[in-house]
Amino acid sequence: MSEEDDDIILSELDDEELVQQMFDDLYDGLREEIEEGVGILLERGWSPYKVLTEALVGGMTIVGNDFRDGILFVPEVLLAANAMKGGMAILKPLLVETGAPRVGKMVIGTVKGDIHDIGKNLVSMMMEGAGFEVVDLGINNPVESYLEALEVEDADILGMSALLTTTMPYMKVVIDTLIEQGIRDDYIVLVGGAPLNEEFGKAIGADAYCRDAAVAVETAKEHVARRHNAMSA
Ligand code: B1M
Repeated sequence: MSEEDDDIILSELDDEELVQQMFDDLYDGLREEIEEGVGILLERGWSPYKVLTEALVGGMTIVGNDFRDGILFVPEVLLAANAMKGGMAILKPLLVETGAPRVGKMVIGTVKGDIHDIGKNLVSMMMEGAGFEVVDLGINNPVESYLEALEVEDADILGMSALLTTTMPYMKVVIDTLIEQGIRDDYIVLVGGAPLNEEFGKAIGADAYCRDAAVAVETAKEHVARRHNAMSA
């Protein structure tokens, strides 16, 4: 950080400058500054969702591009992820409405071999905010973890996340196992993660690919409603 940066008072910046500064602070892994920035935007009347998508996810996209291009390396990206999590922790209780009627239950986890969890955590938060009960299995999940949780939790939805082209095929392993065990149709299977697309979702036999957390919520609602309608028909 330069001396000039030391002098910056976040609360004196206008919204646009503040968001730009938060992009820089996220890039530099400055958790406290990110937490402060999130607080300021909320005080200025930004919705939690807008702060999340425009300031945090926007900043992380820049980090991702420079990681891809070999400008940033794993330790720096870990610091950025830590700063992002600091901001997300403030937003979580605001996104998660307490006392919302439960519309369904989802088991979600990142697949085996993959430790990326920011996107999955966002999906969990948004789903909870929309009234779903969420059981988050964390990262690096083998098929057995998913199967056990689905049964124990009596879930409606299985959500899987993968951020690596090398781990996304594991989603098919999980779905094929559900088919082998004759329980595929007991669950709505939703998949997501940056390297996936709709075609991949179809090819592996998922019910839907979800581009982002908001789409995950909408898709889950649609599928749950369809199921209820089919059962009551
Ligand atoms: Co990793 N990493 N990483 N990384 N990392 C990527 C994914 C990569 C694209 C970077 C790059 O090269 N540009 C690249 C993958 C390349 C590829 O596979 N083709 C990569 C690599 C190569 C690696 C390592 C192999 C690096 C190394 O060790 N040499 C290594 C792998 C470790 C492993 O998993 N075994 C690695 C490690 C790491 C860190 C640990 C440093 C860190 C993770 C920290 C953490 O998650 N706790 C990290 C990070 C942060 C990234 C990037 C920069 C950012 C990911 C992120 O959090 N995005 C990422 C670059 C990128 O994606 N542009 C990259 C923000 C998040 C909000 O978006 O996760 O896409 P996303 O989630 C979205 C949607 O995709 C969707 O909704 C979310 C919210 O809107 N979604 C779902 C996600 N999951 C869903 C599940 C659903 C529905 C929707 O279920 C219903």
